[in-house]
Amino acid sequence: MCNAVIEGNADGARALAEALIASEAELLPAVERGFVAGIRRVGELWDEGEYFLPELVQGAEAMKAAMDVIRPALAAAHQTQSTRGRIVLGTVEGDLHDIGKSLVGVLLSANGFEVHDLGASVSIDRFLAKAEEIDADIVAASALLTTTMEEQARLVDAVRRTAGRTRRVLLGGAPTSRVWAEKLGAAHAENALHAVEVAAELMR
Ligand code: B12
Repeated sequence: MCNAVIEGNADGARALAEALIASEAELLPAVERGFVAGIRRVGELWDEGEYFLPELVQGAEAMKAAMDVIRPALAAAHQTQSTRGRIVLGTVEGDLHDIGKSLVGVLLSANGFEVHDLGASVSIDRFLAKAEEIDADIVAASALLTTTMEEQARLVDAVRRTAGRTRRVLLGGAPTSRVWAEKLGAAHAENALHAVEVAAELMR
């Protein structure tokens, strides 16, 4: 699984995802150890100057091909019935990374949250408008670039100005941390499973 993503082999990744589902192994740990480890390695190879943009894009395409197969099965495996809260989710403006954010969305909805995923490069106005429209409990935002983390800060500020403390903000993404989120007065989660835990805490 890891190699299919590193090699940017979308057909191979798709086939391995299908085999993983058929094997009835526990999905999330296998996805983390396989496909997610692969895309992280792609990032390291890019960092080391071994990979250039085409390889980065191909790795991401292979990752997405696998996730398209896995997503419904992952959602079904974690399905619960109750509605635990309404969440507006997106990657902040200027940032196109959406693989991790989508994984978070799948697990949150599978665990009973009503998730409105606005996609990638979402403006603060769109976050706020959707949150108003559905009377969201939580606004959840991803950032994968150090430059777009600042947009998270502006979002937290905008949510506070429009909704006070009644609407909470949950932040995530590889360069973010609990310290960063707490400094802004927001919550933080490291990964998709942790996001479910933290969202449940915010609803208490
Ligand atoms: C895939 C990828 C791409 C793909 C994205 C495809 C897509 N549709 O997402 C493409 C090729 C488009 C891309 C483009 C670029 N990328 Co890029 N990319 C990556 C890569 C290799 C993997 C990201 C990923 O999907 N990880 C796997 C997922 C599962 O992990 P995750 O995103 O961290 O998500 C988990 C947690 O963080 C958390 N989480 C994530 N979001 C949220 C949200 C909430 C609310 C919560 C609670 C939790 C949470 O839960 C997730 C699941 O566990 C990273 C390297 C890396 N190690 O992160 C570089 C990386 C992020 N990219 C980088 C760069 C520089 C770029 C470009 C600028 C390159 C260029 N010169 O054009 C562009 C920027 C485009 C833009 N404007 O956004 C740098 C950023 C450096 C920095 N310090 O800012 C990185 C770190 C690579 C590197 N080492 O240099 N990239």
